[in-house]
Amino acid sequence: MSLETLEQETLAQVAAAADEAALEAVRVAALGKKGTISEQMKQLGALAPEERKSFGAALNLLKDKVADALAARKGELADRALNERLVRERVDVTLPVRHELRGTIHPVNQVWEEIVQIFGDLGFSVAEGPHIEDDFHNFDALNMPPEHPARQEHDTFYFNEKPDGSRLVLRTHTSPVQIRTMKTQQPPIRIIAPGRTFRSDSDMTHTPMFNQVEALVIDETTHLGNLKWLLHEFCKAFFEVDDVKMRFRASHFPFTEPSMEVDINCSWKDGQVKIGEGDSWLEILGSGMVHPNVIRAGGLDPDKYQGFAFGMGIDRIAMLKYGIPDLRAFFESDLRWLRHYGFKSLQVPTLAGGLS
Ligand code: 2NL
Repeated sequence: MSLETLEQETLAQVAAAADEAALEAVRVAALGKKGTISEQMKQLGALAPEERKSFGAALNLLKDKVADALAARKGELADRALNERLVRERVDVTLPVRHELRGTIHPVNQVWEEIVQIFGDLGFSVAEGPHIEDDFHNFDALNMPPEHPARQEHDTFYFNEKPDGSRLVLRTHTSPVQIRTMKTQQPPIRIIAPGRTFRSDSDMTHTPMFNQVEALVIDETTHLGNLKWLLHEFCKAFFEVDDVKMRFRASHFPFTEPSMEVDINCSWKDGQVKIGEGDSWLEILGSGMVHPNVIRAGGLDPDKYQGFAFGMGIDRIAMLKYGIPDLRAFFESDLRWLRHYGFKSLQVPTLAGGLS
């Protein structure tokens, strides 16, 4: 076979190779150890010196041409493969979310956002703090010295003792967030502190982790009447009713004086609870005027400053508002439960647009 024919045939094969594997086969057939061009190289030794020189030069030229053609074709094929992949894997981000893949907002997060919306509208900001706390911020500062019986009632999760004998705890309420706020902000203070809290307790109505929201108002004049008005506004907004009756029962907490537990009226029909109608009472939160010792522990002068605080369980009021019967299901991550009780992720609660 003449070199011209070999060149034409080989270049035709390169051009015809449809993918990178076919191209590699062409390369091996031409330039491989037993390839057509390599075989020609082996003939060189048998030629007369003059012929060898010119034939060798022509062969090298051919080898280079074929190698260049292979490289160029390889580039073409790679570009084409990439373009095909880009077309195949194109994503239309404007398409609607596929229903079966849709995630939902957990009722706890929904109610959390609703609470933030309501109190945000009333001029409160959100404060946060660590889940792992020291004795001072979780207990002492809240008028619960080491020997106080309320400490036992808190079913505290303790960390291992440190060399100095102290031990950290998982916060048993969000109150330490408010202590930290008093120490870092000057009155007037208006905050809510929503967050995870932890107690070693587990049954039908208790989980070792639960969510709480507390509120704190501190200035020079705030009184119990302000607290009652605020809670009434909150309950109407949160339960989305025109009016709700409220009952303030004398109670006791170490960190407030006086202290009150707050009930709202409701009716029970077919096992369903309705808020704002009927003659039954439902306890929803604990509250009171902040104890002078707590104001002092927050670094403020109790002769100058005063205010109120309250705390309620987010999980519990989520159950009440959305008719969820079993608390423990909240934290089991059962997809069927989440789809049933979850909220659409694009429907953000707002006061103007509706909470739920
Ligand atoms: C309840 C009762 C309550 C507070 C929490 C509080 C925080 C500070 C000072 C004074 Cl820093 N009080 N928090 C007050 C009264 C009641 O929670 O039953 N929660 C679920």
